Amino acid sequence: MRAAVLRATGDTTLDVVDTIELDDLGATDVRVEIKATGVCHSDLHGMDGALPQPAPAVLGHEGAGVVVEVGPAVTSVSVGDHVIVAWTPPCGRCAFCTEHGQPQLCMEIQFQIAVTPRFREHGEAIFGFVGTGTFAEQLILPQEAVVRIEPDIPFDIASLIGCGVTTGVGAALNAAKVRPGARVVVFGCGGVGMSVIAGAQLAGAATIVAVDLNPAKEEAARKFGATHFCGPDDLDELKGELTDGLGFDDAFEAIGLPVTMRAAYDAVRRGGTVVIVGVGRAEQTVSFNAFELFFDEKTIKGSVYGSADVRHEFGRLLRLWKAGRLDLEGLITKRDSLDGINDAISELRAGNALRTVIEF
Ligand code: PAD
Ligand code: ZN
Repeated sequence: MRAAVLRATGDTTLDVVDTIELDDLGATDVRVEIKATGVCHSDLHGMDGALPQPAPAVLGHEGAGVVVEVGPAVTSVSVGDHVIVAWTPPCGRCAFCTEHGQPQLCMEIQFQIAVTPRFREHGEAIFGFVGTGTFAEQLILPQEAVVRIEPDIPFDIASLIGCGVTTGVGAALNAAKVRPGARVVVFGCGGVGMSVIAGAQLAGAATIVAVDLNPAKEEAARKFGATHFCGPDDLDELKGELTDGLGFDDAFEAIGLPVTMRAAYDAVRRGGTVVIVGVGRAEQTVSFNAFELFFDEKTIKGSVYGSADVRHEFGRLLRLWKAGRLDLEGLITKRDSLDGINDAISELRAGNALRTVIEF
């Protein structure tokens, strides 16, 4: 089977090979044939070690496909079902899934699948990225890690829901709960940041400032709903003009750098909300002085997978797409086969892409 493999943490390219096999299916597992997968910056974080990922590993986590085999105890899907891969599968039983209502924080299945290799190459174990591994023709997942969708949804559209769109739109709707009329700033205009912009627009934000180092991102940012665009150095001036110097109601960091996390904190008004979506490195820190934390009464919150319950959120986002309220086609900047995976990674690293979709 064909797949793209990270041989060792720190490698800057993936190895596309035809020599990957799958383990046998467990009783509650499903085998999925991947039809489309997006390339997300988190895959690059798996390569550079910001996200701890044992290697060798088949990367990819933003995918959609068809169930081709189910274990004897599988109850939630059947052979032939179209599904989106969920990289944090809710177990449905732990405290996060039940009493806290935060299934995106469930680690019961996530931890298990992340440390259990389901791919093989010449008998050697190969992990799957965060327990998935959608840069492969097929993969094995627990039944909780697939969410059934209507068969008329195109796989390219479905794949994007599997990570970037759910993460970004959910950060606006579920984590910040952006209010109609709000003034919002979004740092980073990749696939995730553009989805935050789209989510803020859906929520009725009046002002949406997109911030990116790459000026070529302006056109797309405005298409997704940004009312203003600037580089990081010009934000202070714009903040003065747009908020009477008070600051934005909500700021989103969709890059993963301490400097932009701190800038997001500084960009919001007293009492405002800062949502950290970008994945930073564990050895890096962000500083706050001991006075401002109390005095400015700002809320800083992380957001994992759009702070959403994938079992409902994927369907909600697809309804919005079908209704013409959420542009997903516009996120696809390139389509390619698995052979183009290293080009897609280079484009993302250079900050040029929204999403490359790999089609099988
Ligand atoms: P991307 O690489 O497509 O976009 C990042 C954007 O940031 C690019 O447009 C860059 O030009 C821009 N950028 C880089 N540095 C700066 C800077 N200093 N100032 C301003 N702009 C800058 O990435 P993506 O959209 O695929 O992912 C964004 C982050 O979100 C990344 O860290 C990824 O790992 C994270 C993520 N988080 C979750 C989650 O659950 N929280 C899920 C998926 C992705
Ligand atoms: Zn992702």
